[in-house]
Amino acid sequence: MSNQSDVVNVVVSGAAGQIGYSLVFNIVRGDMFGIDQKVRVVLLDIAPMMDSLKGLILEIEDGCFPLVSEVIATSDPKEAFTNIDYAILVGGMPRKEGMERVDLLRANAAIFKVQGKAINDYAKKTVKVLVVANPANTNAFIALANAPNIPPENFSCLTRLDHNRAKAQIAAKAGVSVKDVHNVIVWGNHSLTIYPDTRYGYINLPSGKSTVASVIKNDQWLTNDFVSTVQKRGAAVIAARKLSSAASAAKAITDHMRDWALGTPEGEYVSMGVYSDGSYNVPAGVIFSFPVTIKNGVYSIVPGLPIDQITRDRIDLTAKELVEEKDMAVKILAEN
Ligand code: NAX
Repeated sequence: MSNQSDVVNVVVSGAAGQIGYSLVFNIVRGDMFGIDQKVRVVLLDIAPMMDSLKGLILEIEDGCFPLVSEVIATSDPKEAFTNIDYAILVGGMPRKEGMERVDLLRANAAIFKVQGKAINDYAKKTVKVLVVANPANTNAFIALANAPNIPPENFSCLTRLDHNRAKAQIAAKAGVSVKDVHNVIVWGNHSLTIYPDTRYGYINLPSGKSTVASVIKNDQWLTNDFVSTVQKRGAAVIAARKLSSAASAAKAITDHMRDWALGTPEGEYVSMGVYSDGSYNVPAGVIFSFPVTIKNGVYSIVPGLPIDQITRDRIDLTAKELVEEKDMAVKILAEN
């Protein structure tokens, strides 16, 4: 923790929502920034949710978490983002019945424009931003487009839940613990086009390190059922729970931020939606999920992985969707 300050300042937007209710406890418990790192937590939500946030603060107090230096609740973006080290943007406008993609984007553009500007004006210039609210990749693009003083590399979106889902599916199929599954990744947009890819993945067996394909021995499953199970996992949770993923999303957010702050183990790939620099011929400027490694708070897109035709087609498909969303967002931002 040597590169962190005495107290890290973290804001969670949408803190009164269902993901917020799990996430905030992961933070104050020390799961995100380490068990010796003090935290100041800002809970941001809309004004009608302030009573609910007061209740959350009472619960945090009652939990007796020694790492907490302060918790505040606010609906004011200026107060929320001032001097912030980490911004986790979970709050957004959910898709309502009959809503077109462009309407969802328009509703969220309004939110992420305001929050992007507030980050630009009030957060530390080194702030690390994670956007969770959907459409996550394009909301992150909107936030960074409104924060010209913050490097675009400081903005990311959550695809770690898809990454974790992919890893869990492989572990279950192989009959091993998730801790033995490594370097399974996801490419692209957090949507039905996200592409889980096991070709660089390996599994630690008692006999040694083996490729995922050589353990699973079912290429048909790896290219078809596995991919669609991961892509449709969010819908499967909703169908069963009648609510969308919450605790697993909070765990994935915690994994994402912990790794970004503290680094990844040597040789371990994780997936993050990050600003495309044109790697793997993904159009520059979209927020795209790539395999990354992280050291000293800085991520690097894993270079030079061989891309076969199936992967090329899947990457191009999900990139095309993101370019369309970005073009739509640029038009919406130009409207006002
Ligand atoms: P909830 O509806 O339970 O909570 C959302 C919260 O955001 C509410 O408390 C609401 O008042 C607040 N909010 C709305 N507008 C706001 C604003 N302008 N400023 C601050 N707060 C605001 O949703 P929840 O289940 O917690 O999900 C939150 C978001 O995560 C949704 O957009 C959802 O689609 C997205 N997800 C993204 C995932 C990913 O992997 N990227 C996975 C999980 C989740 O589905």
